Amino acid sequence: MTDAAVFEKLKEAVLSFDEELALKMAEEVVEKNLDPMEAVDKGLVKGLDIIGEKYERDEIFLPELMMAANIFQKVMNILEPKIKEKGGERKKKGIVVLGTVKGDIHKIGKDIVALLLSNSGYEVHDLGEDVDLFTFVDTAKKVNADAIGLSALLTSTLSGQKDVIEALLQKGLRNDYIVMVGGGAVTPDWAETIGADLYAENAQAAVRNVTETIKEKRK
Ligand code: B12
Repeated sequence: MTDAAVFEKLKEAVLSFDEELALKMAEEVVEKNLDPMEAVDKGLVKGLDIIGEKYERDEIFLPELMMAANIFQKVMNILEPKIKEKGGERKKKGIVVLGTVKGDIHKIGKDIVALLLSNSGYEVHDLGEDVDLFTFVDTAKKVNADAIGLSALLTSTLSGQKDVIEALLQKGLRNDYIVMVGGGAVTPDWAETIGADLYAENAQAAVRNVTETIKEKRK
């Protein structure tokens, strides 16, 4: 089977809720030493995107959404060690506090951002999901963070990102941290409107952008 066929099958497995096939393909990625992040982006995420569209069109419902998400996470358990292996030992690049904002329990994307950040040398404090603004601000202060990352997948929870930025402004701490925003509901326009320092549409861009911004800030 070609690499592309393995990724395609991973996508299909998510789409058809076929856990057995998904796990088999994950093992194939490991055995053939394929790029695990390519498997995530070209296989799993593609499948979940289509699942999301089907859900929006009422073609599938919440239990199916949950089933697809579970399969995603089980495959990640297999791929994660491989992704970490590729990271290797790195010099510490900075400290990032990361979480999904209040009211939002989506974690898959945020977890991938956390994984790639720590792989590339960041100390990551992952606060989890449904995180209130005080926890973001207090933790950033406590760990002396360089950046705060806010994930939001729902239109209704986007305001949670704005709340954190406003709290930082009120406390006179806004310039102490780089605020980065992302997640399915976030657009570059929204990021600009709320005065975030950076937006990234995927985990790879998140790592790239925060690294550049920290470098600029330390000049
Ligand atoms: C899986 C999923 C779920 C799972 C989540 C499981 C889990 N543990 O995470 C479950 C089933 C629990 C779920 C629940 C709900 N969901 Co949902 N879900 C999805 C789905 C299909 C995939 C999300 C996902 O994981 N994508 C894969 C990851 C890798 O992508 P990502 O999150 O975008 O992350 C990448 C980038 O955005 C970026 N990134 C992410 N975070 C950050 C942070 C920073 C700082 C940066 C820089 C970058 C960054 O990097 C990531 C990796 O590349 C989406 C559809 C979609 N295509 O997004 C709907 C979707 C997000 N869900 C939706 C809805 C409506 C819901 C529910 C309200 C449904 C309900 N009626 O209960 C609930 C909400 C519960 C809550 N309070 O949060 C809607 C949201 C619509 C909207 N705009 O408001 C969507 C878009 C589906 C749809 N098309 O209607 N969901």
